[in-house]
Amino acid sequence: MTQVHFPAGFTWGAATSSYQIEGAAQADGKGESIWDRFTHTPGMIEDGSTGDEACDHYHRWREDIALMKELGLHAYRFSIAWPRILPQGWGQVNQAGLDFYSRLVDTLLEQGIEPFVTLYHWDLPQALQERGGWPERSTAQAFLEYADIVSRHLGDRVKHWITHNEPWCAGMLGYQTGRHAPGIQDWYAALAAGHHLLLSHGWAVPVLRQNSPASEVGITLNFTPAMPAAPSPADFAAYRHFDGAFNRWFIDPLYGRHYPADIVADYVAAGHLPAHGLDFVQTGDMEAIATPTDFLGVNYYTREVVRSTTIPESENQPRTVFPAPADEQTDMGWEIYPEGLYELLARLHFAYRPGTIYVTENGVSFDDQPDAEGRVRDQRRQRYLRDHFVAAQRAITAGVPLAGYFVWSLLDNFEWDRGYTQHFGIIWVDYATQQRIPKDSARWYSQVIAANAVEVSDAG
Ligand code: IFM
Repeated sequence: MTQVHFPAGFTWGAATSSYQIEGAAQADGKGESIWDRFTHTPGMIEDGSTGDEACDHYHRWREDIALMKELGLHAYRFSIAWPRILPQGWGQVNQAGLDFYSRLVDTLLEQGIEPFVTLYHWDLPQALQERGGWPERSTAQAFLEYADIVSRHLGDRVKHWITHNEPWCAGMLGYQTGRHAPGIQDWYAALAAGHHLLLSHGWAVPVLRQNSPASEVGITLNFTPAMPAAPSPADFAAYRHFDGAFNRWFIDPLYGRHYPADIVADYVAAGHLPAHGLDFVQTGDMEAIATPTDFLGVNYYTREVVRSTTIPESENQPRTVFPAPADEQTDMGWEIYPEGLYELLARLHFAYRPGTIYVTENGVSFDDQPDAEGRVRDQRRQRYLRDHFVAAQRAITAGVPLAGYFVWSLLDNFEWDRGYTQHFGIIWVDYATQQRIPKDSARWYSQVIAANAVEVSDAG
């Protein structure tokens, strides 16, 4: 066995988000969110479920922090439900909502667990959606008010702020494919939404710094590194577009490079944008979006092998990359590709130079249930995490300033349009009884944290 060591002070954590675990959808003055509305609309969620109860973390948070402590987590990344704080999105503040998160933060700190707070993980107040939602610039203004209120209350104790989680998902899944709340299918609205999400991030950074002076502020993006399926011009063009629309569209403006011109041209050509292009961008927006941050949060799960669909199969040869076999895919149907994490971290470091990077999410959905002894033997998750940790450590060796790693997720939880059909947790949850059982991967993760190292068999 070889020990793969991480730098001293490396932060090991786990992540969740409000709608996916909290439940208590109407408790203590909370307002309705777009996900409350969406999940109660028939046909939107694979198993017809909602997050009304989820993991009931809103009532069981003490028990959940005790589990974090038992596992030895250094940090816990969670998100704040905007409608708990501002039930109408702006205006009237709900003190009970602030108190809930204040108690959570205090208890984490008492237990020596560092809170990493995400302000927006997709549960927009429904009242703001009624006024147009993220395609409207006024929603970015409302986010600023929300960020100000939260950071004025928690800013003395929270030292790590993440403005947004995965604006690609909030913009494109919410407003273009409609697979996520609010379920709209409109390209232009989705691109405007994405812009206002980034803009609200840029506007919030100085406010967070002012209200929480000793803290670090960043944003989390989801990346799917891609490669062309075959070395053909058609597949390369498809790859360029995928990488540009998915990855570069968000990271480029954050690092001062504006939206990628090739993708703007593609969108104009496809009729997704008017001929004059990004008409929702106003003077000063791009400078605001590029406000320097302290760290970049990176969510990585899989890669994409991109194949052109615009020409017949027969003309698109040779096929040099094949879809992964079934045993290299997760229950989400995502390929397991640890090397992609190394490649991604290296690319981000060398091309954009963020001062610090955290892997704010990485994990896997496998449905392993308790056996007769009540043990969840999720060896595949353990292997997945081990191989990704090793890839991350290689990136550190190559010079990437990776400071921490958050496993997605602490708990099995509500996986958006897939409902409860997916199981990302290192802790198993029985939704009928709310019993929690740390899976074998959680016990193993605990040993990794204690050793600050991963053991790898010399046989590979
Ligand atoms: O569950 C989600 C999370 O909310 C955002 N990132 C990806 C995870 C798995 O799909």
